[in-house]
Amino acid sequence: MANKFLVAASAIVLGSVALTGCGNSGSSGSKSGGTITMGFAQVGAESGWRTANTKSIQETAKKDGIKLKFSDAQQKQENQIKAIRSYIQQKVDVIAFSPVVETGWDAVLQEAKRAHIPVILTDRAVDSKDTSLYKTFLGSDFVKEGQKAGQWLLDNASTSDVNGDGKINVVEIEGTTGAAPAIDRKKGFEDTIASDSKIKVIASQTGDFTRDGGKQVMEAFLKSQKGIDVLFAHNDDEGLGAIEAIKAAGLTPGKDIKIITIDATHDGMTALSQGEINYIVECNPLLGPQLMDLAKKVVDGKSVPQRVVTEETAFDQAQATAALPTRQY
Ligand code: GYE
Repeated sequence: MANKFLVAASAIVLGSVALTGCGNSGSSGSKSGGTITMGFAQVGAESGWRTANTKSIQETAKKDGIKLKFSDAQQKQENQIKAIRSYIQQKVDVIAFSPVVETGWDAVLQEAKRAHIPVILTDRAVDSKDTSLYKTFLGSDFVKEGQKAGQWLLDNASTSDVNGDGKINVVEIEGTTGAAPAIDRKKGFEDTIASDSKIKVIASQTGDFTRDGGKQVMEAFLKSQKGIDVLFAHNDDEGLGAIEAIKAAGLTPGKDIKIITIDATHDGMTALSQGEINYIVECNPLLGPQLMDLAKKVVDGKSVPQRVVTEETAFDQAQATAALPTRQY
């Protein structure tokens, strides 16, 4: 009788999610009281990177026996906050999310803290001063990614003055305004190229990390800017959209305009291998395994490092061609 009541009460709290594995213990996705439930508030489905990230999280949760409640915020912070609030109400064991922008999270994170639900930041950071509001941040070093992109341009400056006017004119397509990867990649790139006075960012605008955004911004740049030598796009999708605009303008991407992007998704790597992109800095979306390991530890009350940085590399054309056959995303 008591058990029946418990199941009914849980069913109300958990909504439509099937109750499986309650009372299990000892398996990898379990805590002492049963299966771990994670509420995950994803940014959206804006890019190839994001699709691979979502797949990694969903597949690893399944494999590890962690019950996953998943929501897609369609790149809107208000939707993410709503999702987090509903996870708090549902009393999940752990909340993980990839904050669409850096600012404005303190209130909802305080609510999670008051409800004693641990929070893990994954992929993107928040700018909260109070680091007790989350247990750990798992993700890339975006400043370093921007620096790698800038370093390639410094190293290849001699062949990047495509227009031959003694200056290297760079246009930049930024990621989502206010997002950690957009802020940090810009900083890393611009600080690095500052050491060569020939290289100048002549225009910079957001493409919202999407193909469509990249295409539209590049179309506008091609109309408004003279003598573009280089495009730095904050992700592959924006770069791929820009390539469409460059081709439509009768120019050859990778030759008439050098292109540097970040992510190294399959589509990006294919364009690099074909010479339409010149350099890609890798950003690994396969965060599922590390995220689930951290979640298990946090739920078990074990200590975890405040920051877990993912390992990444970068690719030129030959390296992309070699890596493509075994590329997972
Ligand atoms: O680079 C981009 C995605 O936050 C690192 O978000 C992520 C970025 C990634 O839309 O493709």
